[in-house]
Amino acid sequence: MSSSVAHDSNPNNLDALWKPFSANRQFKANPRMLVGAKGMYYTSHDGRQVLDGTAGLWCVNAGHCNDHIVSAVQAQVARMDYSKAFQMGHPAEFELAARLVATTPGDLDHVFFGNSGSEAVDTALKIALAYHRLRGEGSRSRLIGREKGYHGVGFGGISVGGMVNNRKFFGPMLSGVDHLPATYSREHQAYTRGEPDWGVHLADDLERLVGLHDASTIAAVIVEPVSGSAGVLIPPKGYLKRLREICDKHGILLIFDEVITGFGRLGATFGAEYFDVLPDIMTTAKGLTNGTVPMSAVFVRKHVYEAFMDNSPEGAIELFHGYTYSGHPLACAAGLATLDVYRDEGLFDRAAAMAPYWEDAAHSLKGTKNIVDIRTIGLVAGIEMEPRPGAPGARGHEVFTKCYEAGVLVRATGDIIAASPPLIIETHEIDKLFETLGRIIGEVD
Ligand code: PXG
Repeated sequence: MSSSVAHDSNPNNLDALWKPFSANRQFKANPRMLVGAKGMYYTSHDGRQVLDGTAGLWCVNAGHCNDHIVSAVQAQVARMDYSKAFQMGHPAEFELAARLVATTPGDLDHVFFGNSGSEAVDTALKIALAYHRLRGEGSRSRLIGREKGYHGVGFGGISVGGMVNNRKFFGPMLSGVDHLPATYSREHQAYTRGEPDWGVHLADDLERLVGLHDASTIAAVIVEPVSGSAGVLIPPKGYLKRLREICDKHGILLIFDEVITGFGRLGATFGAEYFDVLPDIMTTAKGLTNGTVPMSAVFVRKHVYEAFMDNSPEGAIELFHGYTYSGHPLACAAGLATLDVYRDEGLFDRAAAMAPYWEDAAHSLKGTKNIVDIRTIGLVAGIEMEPRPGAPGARGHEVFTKCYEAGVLVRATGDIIAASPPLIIETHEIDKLFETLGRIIGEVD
């Protein structure tokens, strides 16, 4: 008998693993395995090069296995694997924080580290609640999210989130949450490029919620500047500015969840910069480390940080919150090297320069069978198909699997195909992505 666990196990047994957000039985019957990655391409288990049209899951903004990032992580793991996160520090976490806050708009000058977008959202919501309490406004405990919002999968995130399948199985969640309406209307917005003209009035619903609950009970509003997971929903012109004004009027904190829009996806460093609206708190993850090592960062404005410093006794812990792996050395090394690459390769400007080509390529699919809307902003595209009668999502899944077989990886959210490539994509790869997608949508029943 072997003493090694590895020898006892069957490497071809797919049964043990429970895959996240996946149709496990369907996947295991026909697994799609990725075994390598470089630049714009994955290598599949059957040795094919697959164009990565989704930057992994919206995270590998500088392309896969960038040499500089790989070497930085390798060097760090050999130097110091882990550093005690609480009441101890290590140089890379301070260096990363200082470099990050130099890239944020306005006075988003302080940053708190976690390991995922979901943790960033929990952190942001907790900071908002504690902020009001420390300032003597503890009655502000209500959180406002938005229909179709995605803020990860923690109880905080699903409570303020607005995607029904992510919520309906999991009980009553956080109490005292309410939601703004989603900003999408196909009737008024179909095939718009960038921000739709119609819909700024939907922000006024926040005034309705203030009228219903009273401002003195509301702590914060959280929205994605552009919703990703719900299928690329772009804010109407002026909508985010209007939310900002209403929040200011009533002393409500505005949180932007920039897990997807941060780090160049829109052709600006952050959505806050792109839309010229400054939130009080901003969550990021994904592109922060190019997806190499899990990490998230929550940025807060000066007045938020100072409320904690000024209202806590000397020597006291100001925020009873944090993770074993907050500021993990490997993540910090990845983050620092990622920022180098973004800067040295000018990737955010590159994304902005490439966006018009991307937009034209995406909108060239208009008129293809079953397509009912195309939405684009920065290097993001959402292509919406009519659901197959009685089988919502089936068409989207089929298009996704057929594209993969044809050498292009895209993401299906129901019957919406989302594309969000690494920011290093070349024009011939944009052509390949949309030609393949258009051909397959045309072929699928
Ligand atoms: N907020 C936003 C805006 C996100 O897009 C999270 C929070 C949660 O991040 P973590 O790291 O906990 O997964 C996300 C994640 C998709 C897709 O449907 C989107 C995400 C994750 C996986 C798939 O395209 N976004």
